Amino acid sequence: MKKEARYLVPGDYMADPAVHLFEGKLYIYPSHDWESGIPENDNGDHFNMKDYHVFSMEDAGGEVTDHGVVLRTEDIPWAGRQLWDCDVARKDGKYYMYFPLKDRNDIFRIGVAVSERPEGPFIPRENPIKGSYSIDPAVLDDGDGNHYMYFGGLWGGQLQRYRDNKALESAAFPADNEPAIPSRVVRLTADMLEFAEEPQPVIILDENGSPLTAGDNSRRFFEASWMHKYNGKYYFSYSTGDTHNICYAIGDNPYGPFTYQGVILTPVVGWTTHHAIVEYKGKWYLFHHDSVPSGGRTWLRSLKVIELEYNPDGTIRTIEGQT
Ligand code: FUB
Repeated sequence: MKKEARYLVPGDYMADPAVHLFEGKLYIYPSHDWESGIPENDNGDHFNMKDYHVFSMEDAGGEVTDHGVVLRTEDIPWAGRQLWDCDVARKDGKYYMYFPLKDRNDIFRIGVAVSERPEGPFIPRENPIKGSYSIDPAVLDDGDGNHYMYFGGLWGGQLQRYRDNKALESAAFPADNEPAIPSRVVRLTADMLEFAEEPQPVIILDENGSPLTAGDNSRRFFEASWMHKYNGKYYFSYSTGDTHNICYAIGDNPYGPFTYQGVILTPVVGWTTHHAIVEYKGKWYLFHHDSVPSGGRTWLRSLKVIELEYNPDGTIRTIEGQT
């Protein structure tokens, strides 16, 4: 495969990829963008997605198979609106899709849908995960029987409405010199259907060992958590939202703390940036999206993949988003 990014689904708008190696193939679980006609605002109302497709590839440079629609808002008993970034994890031969969706009170919760196959269809559970909130679930299979969910997103993702896992009366943003609002991590129950514990903050430290502050806009967490392991270390990566970087931080265990390392992907065309990192056949890949094919319409995004490279010290080489 060439070292330039490649668009994966030219015929449709797909975003927010989660990617995993299941049954010898790469499976891609994206959001499905469409032109809903809702005006753009800071609350993200224009991201009014209503279903998911699943895609698979046998080679990172090869053909992409569309397995069709695998879950729809209308099939989810507690649904309000807006199916945002999902992820899928496997355990004991079953596949669990975790998806954020607003309930009928317009509050984001995280739901679970189950399938016997990686390509779905996924059958949603009656209710969202107890104690869940906000958006962008990403699940790490730690290889020892434990699965950890990372989640959360600011602004339209509603994370600023919570502290210590409790809903606040109104949204609260820290002052610029206070610690930034963190992503959350939580271990899942053995049956994969609930939280096994209270979610905990994902703390990102700077080079002096201090938590990144809310005013550190080009480095602090905003949304789009992803976790992968490389040489026994835990790499937490995320979007900085309004400064449009994909950054990463490294830790020694799934809970952190993580020490900030740098930028993986500089800003792409379009407001959002979102990614997944996966190893396949001895190479590493960055799946992501941009809004080039839609002429910059930020709610109509297109999936891309490019090879990702490490330096000998385990740091990641920065990829230019606009090439
Ligand atoms: O697709 C809707 C939202 O846009 C996602 O949940 C965020 O991560 C951002 O990509």
